[in-house]
Amino acid sequence: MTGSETVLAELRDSVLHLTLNRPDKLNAFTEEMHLALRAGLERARDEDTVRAVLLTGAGRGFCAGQDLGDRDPRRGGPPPDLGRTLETFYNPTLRLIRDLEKPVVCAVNGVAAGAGANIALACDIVLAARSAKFIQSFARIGLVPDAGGTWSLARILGEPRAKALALTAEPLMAETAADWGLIWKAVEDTALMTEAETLARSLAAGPTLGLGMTKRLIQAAAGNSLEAQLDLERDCQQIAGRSADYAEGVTAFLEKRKPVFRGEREP
Ligand code: T3D
Repeated sequence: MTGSETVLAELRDSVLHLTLNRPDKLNAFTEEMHLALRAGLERARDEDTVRAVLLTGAGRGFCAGQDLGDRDPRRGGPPPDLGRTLETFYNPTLRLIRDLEKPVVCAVNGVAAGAGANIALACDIVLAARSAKFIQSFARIGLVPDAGGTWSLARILGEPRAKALALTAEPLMAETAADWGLIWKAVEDTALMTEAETLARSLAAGPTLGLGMTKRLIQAAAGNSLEAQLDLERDCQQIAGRSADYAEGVTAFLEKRKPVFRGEREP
């Protein structure tokens, strides 16, 4: 457990299920919730029994971004230092998701707005309910997209679509997000959790070391030259080639049976 009810954490079949749990506020982020999510992600990083993460939201929304109740200007006082809150709360979460060398599946069960949308987009494989939508709602309140949004939108969609979404704050339906390559796929609302859980379970039963390095390689690609990427592939493959899971994978192939990967993180 994370010690906070704002994010439920449950380990099942080597999958750490993390559920944002403030459904009355569409799972908008408070400081407590940030710390709880971070604790869950750190657990995923530190515990070998965790071999994949499944992130979703409780209730009808995935996450509505920052809890604006905690930013109420009518209370008076100096304006908040949002640079500090990003550095203290959002950016560590983004880094944990991206740096975690285990697959992170995100099941977007409903609206994902502001930083909520961008945290979803930082995950490795994103499935969304057909009724879900992604909203870069920052422009509606005078902010800029954060939680890695300008980075992922520009990289995945290119400037024209990234700018249009960010400047207009128009909702993007799950199916269009999938058509545009922003997420893996849109699925029927009723099928979302079954499909996401099946996927996460199958990733958790995979060769964790190899999957983790695959994630690292693909994330490194955009910033690397082909030369640098070839070197990195060589180095990672050298490590993978020494792993017990590789030996098991090849043996299982030759014996015409399903491999049983142990998911050891060290070769
Ligand atoms: O501050 C920093 O540290 C910097 C970082 C910023 C990161 C950010 O994420 S900034 C962006 C913040 N988020 C938003 O601007 C989104 C605000 N929410 C909405 O625009 C809408 O709620 C949605 C489009 C997401 C969903 O609309 P709808 O009509 O389906 O639901 P609703 O009725 O608006 O919301 C349901 C309840 O959730 C409602 O509470 P109530 O009236 O029933 O008690 C609503 O106030 C609450 N809620 C939704 N979003 C937030 C929220 N409460 C607090 N903060 C929210 N972000």
